[in-house]
Amino acid sequence: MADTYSTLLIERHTDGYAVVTLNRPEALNALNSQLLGELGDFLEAAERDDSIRAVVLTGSAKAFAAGADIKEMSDKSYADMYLENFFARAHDRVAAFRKPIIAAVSGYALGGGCELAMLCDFIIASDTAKFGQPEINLGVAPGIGGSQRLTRAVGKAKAMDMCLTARMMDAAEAERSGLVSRVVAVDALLDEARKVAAKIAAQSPLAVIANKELVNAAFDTTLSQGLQFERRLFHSLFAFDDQKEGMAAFVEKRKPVFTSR
Ligand code: CO8
Repeated sequence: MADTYSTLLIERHTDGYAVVTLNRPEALNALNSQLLGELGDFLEAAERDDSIRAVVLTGSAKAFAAGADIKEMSDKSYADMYLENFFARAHDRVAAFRKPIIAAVSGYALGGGCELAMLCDFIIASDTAKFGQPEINLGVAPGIGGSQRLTRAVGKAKAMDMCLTARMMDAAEAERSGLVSRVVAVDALLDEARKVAAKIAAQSPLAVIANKELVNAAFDTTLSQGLQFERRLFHSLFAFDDQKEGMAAFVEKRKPVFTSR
């Protein structure tokens, strides 16, 4: 697969993961249609590629992404937005990716940038990261899930505060609030994200997908539906060789070798 994109840099690792770097430095990685189209294309290709079992999505030290591209949006009419179903497809293509995708965020993750990071499965932040939903400053509101995912992540008080005042959250507050899973020094961010991706890529791909589906189900189901889904998916994993191998390896005090694709 040729990784030729004009707004993304792709690094593939023999450990079974890829690092995707948003690459519009002139606009602090603002998300335009081209970048989001390329990201969707890459993820669709990665979905079919057995050599990629996890993805790290990152930006630059200064900006993960400073939002949707305001210059692209500014002259659009209501009819344009409605007919294009603006950014709905981009949202859905990231949300539909079944393999783990980890956001490694340094610097600004604002507006659509914060929303893109939250669309990933979890966020590792550098100590310079800043998260915000400043759309209100532009006379608009979040449009790629920010009002919903931020509220679920950090609760109503902080989400309201951030959406209504455009206040940014630094990395320490984001970790305290549950928006990010870990914070590391800015120079260590990519190493940490790579280690995490390699660790996930070494697991059974079936178990990885099952774990991702189960955690995501917690957002859309009642507790009893989620528990039933978990139980059934847990049972179903006993149909695969990787369960036999994982448990045998534990008993035999050796490392498992997972063989499912
Ligand atoms: N869009 C387009 N260009 C941008 C964006 C952006 N979001 N952010 C920065 N840039 C450009 C600047 O215009 C500038 O370009 P130029 O040199 O040509 O003037 C370049 O990036 C560097 O930016 P600054 O000079 O402003 O850099 P600073 O270090 O001074 O400031 C900030 C950094 C604070 C991040 C500042 O750039 C900023 O406030 N950016 C905008 C942040 C923002 O408002 N983001 C929200 C955008 S709206 C949004 O995301 C809506 C999502 C939902 C849409 C989906 C609809 C369905």
